[in-house]
Amino acid sequence: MKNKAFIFDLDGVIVDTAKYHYLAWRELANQLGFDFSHEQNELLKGVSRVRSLEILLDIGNVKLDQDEKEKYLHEKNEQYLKYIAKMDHSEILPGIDEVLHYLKRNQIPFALGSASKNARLILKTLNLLDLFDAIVDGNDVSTAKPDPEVFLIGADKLGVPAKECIVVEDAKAGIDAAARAGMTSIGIGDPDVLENADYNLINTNELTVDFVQKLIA
Ligand code: B16
Ligand code: MG
Repeated sequence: MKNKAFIFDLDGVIVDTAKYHYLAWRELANQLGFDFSHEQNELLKGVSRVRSLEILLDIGNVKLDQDEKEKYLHEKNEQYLKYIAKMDHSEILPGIDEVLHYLKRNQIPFALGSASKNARLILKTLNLLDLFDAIVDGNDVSTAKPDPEVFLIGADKLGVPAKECIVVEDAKAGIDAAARAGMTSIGIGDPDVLENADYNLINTNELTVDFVQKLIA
């Protein structure tokens, strides 16, 4: 168990912010004259804000110039932040609070590795920010998952070798990023989608203290 560390993704692992991203992107799509389904929203999970807009515009077959894109990115984020502001501790996904506190009590370091530029604000809103030993978010990286940068910076900040890090992720791009970083991965969600994960859990209910203890034993 010595020198192990964890790196957690945010959206889909710690909290389900995907539903708020969805509402804000759908409002933008409607404003631009097309609809945006739940199924299509799956394409945006784990993807950066800028890339998400490109995917959305492709779906609606809408072309925008750079200034318009900047304007809509800003508007979408403002709308998203309104939803985030209403979140509280009760929205932390099942089991996560217990596992984070277990790691803390046992001095096993852990970091956040998220594509979101709002990650610090969200953790603060959930009252979790101070628990983390390091935060790496969308402001800290130049290349998005599946590039391993976000997790390698996380390992570096924690001072733990990559091979001792365990990544918890819900997106295929994140599992691939963990593999490219040389880290162990736990995939949360559909095992067919997350087939490259070292361990598969259907949802965070299965990420129990017992599971974590056995993993690091
Ligand atoms: P923001 P994660 C990702 O978070 C979300 O899954 C993705 O849908 C979102 O576009 C991205 O963050 C950027 O978020 O607009 O807040 O910067 O899963 O990497 O924690
Ligand atoms: Mg995610």
